[in-house]
Amino acid sequence: MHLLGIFQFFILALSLTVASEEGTSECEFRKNTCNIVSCGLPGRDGSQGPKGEKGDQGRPGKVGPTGIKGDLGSMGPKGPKGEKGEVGELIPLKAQITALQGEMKTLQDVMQKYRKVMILLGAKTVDDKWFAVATSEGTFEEGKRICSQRSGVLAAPKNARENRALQELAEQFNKNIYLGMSDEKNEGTFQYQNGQTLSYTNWANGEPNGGRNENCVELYTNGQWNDKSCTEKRLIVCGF
Ligand code: MMA
Ligand code: CA
Repeated sequence: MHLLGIFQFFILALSLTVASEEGTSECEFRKNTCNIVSCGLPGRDGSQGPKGEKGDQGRPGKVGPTGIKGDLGSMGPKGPKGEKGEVGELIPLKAQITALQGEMKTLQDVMQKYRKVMILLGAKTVDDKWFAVATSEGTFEEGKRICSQRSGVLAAPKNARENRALQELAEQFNKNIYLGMSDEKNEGTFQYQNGQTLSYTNWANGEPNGGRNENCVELYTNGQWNDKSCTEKRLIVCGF
């Protein structure tokens, strides 16, 4: 019995020595040895260790369900001006024509009234030319100046129609008219204010006959022409 006690003590001492030298494999050692030698009770838990380092980020989770619709946003800035619409295409052509006819009738009525007033005041239109009485008493030089001041020229008929219009004014005012032409610069050759030679004439029989004494031209109330002194007083009609 004494020898068995010593043997048991020896084995216990050996197991304790191995356990202290190989701490990391204590449990394995216990598994192997506790079957052979009875072990003591487990020790108390140690104190809490230091906090570990932050781990790697995990993989993203699944997409969540669709959220509820948000509130209406505020109004955006004003956009650029759009191109002009084709309103005309929307209105029937017939209605447009009827509307235009009405407008034309109104314009024609207005023009008729203008014409009446113009005639009363001593103005006439021939094609695209206008004639207007400026004064009933003026010499050739006064006439040129007055018409120039009104951005016109002393009337000079270029065809029978224009001559007829001026004749009507002469008749209306019962006065001869100074025409915008003379042979002051070159005796015997009449020319317009712009220097061009005459393209139309309506001389009375025997005219021109005044030579250097009659360098201007008057239009009789019958529409015929006579060369005349430039210093008489005649009806002044401007052309525009
Ligand atoms: C006036 C004078 C002339 C014109 C003759 C026509 C007498 O002179 O107006 O210019 O040619 O009449 O008879
Ligand atoms: Ca004459």
